Amino acid sequence: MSRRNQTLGEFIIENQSSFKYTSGELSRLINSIRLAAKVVNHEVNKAGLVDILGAAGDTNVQGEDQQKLDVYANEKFIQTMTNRNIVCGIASEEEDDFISINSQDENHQNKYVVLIDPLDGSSNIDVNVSVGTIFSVYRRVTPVGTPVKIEDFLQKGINQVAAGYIIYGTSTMLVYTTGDGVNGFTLNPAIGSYYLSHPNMKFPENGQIYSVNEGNYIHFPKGIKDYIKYCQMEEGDRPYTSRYIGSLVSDFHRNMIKGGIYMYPKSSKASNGKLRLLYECNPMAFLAEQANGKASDGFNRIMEIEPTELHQRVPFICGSKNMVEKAEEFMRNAE
Ligand code: P6P
Repeated sequence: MSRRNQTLGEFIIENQSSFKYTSGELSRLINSIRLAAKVVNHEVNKAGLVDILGAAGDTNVQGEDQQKLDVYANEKFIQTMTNRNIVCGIASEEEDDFISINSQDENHQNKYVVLIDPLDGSSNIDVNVSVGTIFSVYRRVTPVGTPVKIEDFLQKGINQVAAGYIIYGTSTMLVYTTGDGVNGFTLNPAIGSYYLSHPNMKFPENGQIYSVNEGNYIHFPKGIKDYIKYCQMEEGDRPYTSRYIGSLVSDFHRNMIKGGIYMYPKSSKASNGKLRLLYECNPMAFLAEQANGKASDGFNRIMEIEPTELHQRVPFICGSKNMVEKAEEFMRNAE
């Protein structure tokens, strides 16, 4: 049940009973994410004012220059979820291995693990383009009362109990699902409250926007090249418009509202594409499917992929159902 302009807190309480697992732990987890997002939002919004830009001089497990805001966001989300004693483990793009959270929970009674990309699109920070945080939540599969293990994190996307993103854009929004549709909440920075601004978000079945880095065109598989040429043809509702922000959360969010497809395919330069299965593709795929959209690697449903490594990459095609299915058709025909 939702009422426009309802606060996030009211929404969580009113919809808690629809969540099939727990009394309040997941609600407390969403609340901790909401708090961390406000803190990170404050820093993102003033990044241009203080010397927080520029690489932290370190490189993360991906071998990428670590922006100070990456480090800051990572620390804030881990700290908030740890302090609230809600999760038993956290995996992050910025951490080589998963973190076992057993600070106050000496006997590891917490049931949830969270996987997070604390600041996706961070290369856009210096040029004042929207960035985002992406999170994915699972129930642990190893016995409660024992330290978490890698198998608690290497779960198929269909096992997610919640997923969402925060977009730090012209306004800051928290968009998430617990398996009962997708709802968007906009932060009123003046009072620090989130309000239900986008209830029951749905991907239009069709769209006129395709999002892909065409600078990689010559490296794409034939099926992707054929689909891009199809998008550019003058016929019916085409040519489509190309929009690529270089920030997954921003491109996904726009496509969900207006209709569209986002593609980060494999290429001769990146045999599995660039995006990470566990904390980028699976959470966005859960949101997409809950919003009547679709997410695949070009051939297989993203959420059915059996994970093998914490930071593994997969090709990613996601958005309006009919557009994703057309792209998959081109991929199959090119086989
Ligand atoms: P490229 C940001 O680094 C990111 O992970 C996504 O947010 C974004 O869509 C993509 O990579 C951009 O990658 O190679 O096109 O610059």
